[in-house]
Amino acid sequence: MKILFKTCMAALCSIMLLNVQAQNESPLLTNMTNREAMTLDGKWRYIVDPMENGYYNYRYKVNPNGYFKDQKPETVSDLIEYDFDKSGQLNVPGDWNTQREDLFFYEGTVWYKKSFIYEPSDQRAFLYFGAVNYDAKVYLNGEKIGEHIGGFTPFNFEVTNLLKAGENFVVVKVDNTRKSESIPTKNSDWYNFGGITRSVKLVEVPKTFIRDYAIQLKKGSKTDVEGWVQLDGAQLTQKVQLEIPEARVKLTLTPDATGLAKVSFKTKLSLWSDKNPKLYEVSLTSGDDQVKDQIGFRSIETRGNDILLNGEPVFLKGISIHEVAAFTGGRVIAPEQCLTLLNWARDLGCNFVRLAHYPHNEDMVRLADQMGIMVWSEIPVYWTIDWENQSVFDNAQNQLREMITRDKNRAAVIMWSVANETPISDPRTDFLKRLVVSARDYDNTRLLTGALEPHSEDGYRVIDDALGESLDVIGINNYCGWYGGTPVSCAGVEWKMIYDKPLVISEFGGGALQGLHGLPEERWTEEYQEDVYKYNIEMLKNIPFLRGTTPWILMDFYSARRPLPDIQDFFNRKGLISDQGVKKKAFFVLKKYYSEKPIQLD
Ligand code: GCB
Repeated sequence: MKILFKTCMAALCSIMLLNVQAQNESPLLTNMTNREAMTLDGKWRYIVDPMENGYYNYRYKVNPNGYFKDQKPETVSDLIEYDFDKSGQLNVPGDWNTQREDLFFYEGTVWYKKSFIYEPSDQRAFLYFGAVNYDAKVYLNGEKIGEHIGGFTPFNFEVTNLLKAGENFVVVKVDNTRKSESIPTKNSDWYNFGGITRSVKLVEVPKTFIRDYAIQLKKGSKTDVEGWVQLDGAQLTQKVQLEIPEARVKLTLTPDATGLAKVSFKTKLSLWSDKNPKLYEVSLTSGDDQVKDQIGFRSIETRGNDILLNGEPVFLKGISIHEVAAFTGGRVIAPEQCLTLLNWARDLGCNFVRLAHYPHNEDMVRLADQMGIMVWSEIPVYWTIDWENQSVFDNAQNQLREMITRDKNRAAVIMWSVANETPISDPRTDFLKRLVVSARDYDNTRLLTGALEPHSEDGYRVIDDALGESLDVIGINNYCGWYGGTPVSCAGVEWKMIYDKPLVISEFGGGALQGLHGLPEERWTEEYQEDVYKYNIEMLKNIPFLRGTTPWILMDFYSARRPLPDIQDFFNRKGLISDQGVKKKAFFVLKKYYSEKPIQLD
């Protein structure tokens, strides 16, 4: 790769090898982890723009000469009221809220700018964003190249013919304003971190290249691998070599006129599981392009109330996790921070994590793959979505598609979730059922779930939400002892479900300020939280169709809904671990339950 790179302020550094949805977005390139690319991470100049002066003129019309032009005065009399190069800097990846005290509560537009040097080559070039929350308008050298909506999924634009020899600059208008027609909507119980929250890369690929592929075991099979490889470029029928040396697989595939080559072969594999997180080196070569990936093979199915991993019933010992880093409380920005979270989950005795409430970064999922931790992955269809609005559905569907596109080769991911705690109505159920159909269309190998709510009837908790018909695994959030009832009362709660399907209690828990001690009746003490866990676990032991649980939550996390002074201080305190990494008493209650619970059920 022949790309030179420099930050926007410094001189040349070094040669580096490097819809609602997105407008002009190119189909997503996958396996960004293993592709060679030039990073655009690091310091970016930023301008906070609460009035959107950089976008609209004073008549509130889009200004063709907005901040994205990065104009400079040409004469001493010129009026230019902004200057990126004299403005402050923010780290990318990263949220702005935890980087600048004055931006902690900021919601609105921030402009980001970065310069780099490009040396022309005969390769194609793509500008790739791991995630930007929430609305990203992207400009290259003063021209808009596209827009992406949705804060947690990747997107890319082809810039082959837009790059100039020498200095180029990217400007991104990032807007995290909450809206009722967004996903998530105005109301959610996690922090609305704004910014370019995941890595930015400039990727160069050959004229015809391997854009995407799916290589997994066929549903229900332990030996039949099925999938496809998608080429992009002019030579769409160019042959593709697929190799898995360790499994002695070596195949030549012939794509059709659209560049799609079907994969189908039989082989004996050491199956991926929580006990054996085996990943195979898979290599795909076509023309001048080669991509390598580390892929695990396993089957995941349900039978009645059971979840079968490689044909064996399994109990999912899980925990819910937000994508926030210990100690900073901000968005995760490095793989080590993901590892800290997953190691804590491991320490709890987990073989499963619920990555709430949106797709987490790719490192998180890849680490889970390596560590043998199964994953529930979800989109932020949360609480009160605008169900009857088609563009809202399109947005949800797009986020679902981007999540599945990125992570479909990760064995760790065993289920996709389409929603969390959504209020029941016909339009909502119709919306979510359509999403389930889309998810199965994108990936027919995994289980579909959603976090639903029970209702109370004749002293029972009853599960009969009509969405359950479409799901493989029923997730239920239930806060006995916190939002209703006393902790002690939970032990006697009994459950009924109209579906012959597995149940995962996807949330239960209560808040405690780490270090605050008192009587078990006293809210916010570690003893209260400990009792919530103790008695909920008694309840869990009496649910015959229970096949897993992901209590709420591994670690305390920022939430603007949680203002109580000296207790919450804008943290949701339901963590089993404080934001500073100290374990609370309830951690050990759950750990004991998991250590006593057999993973394999008869
Ligand atoms: C829930 C939500 C979760 C909240 C949690 C709470 O049911 O799914 O996002 O953070 O309750 O703490 O109230």
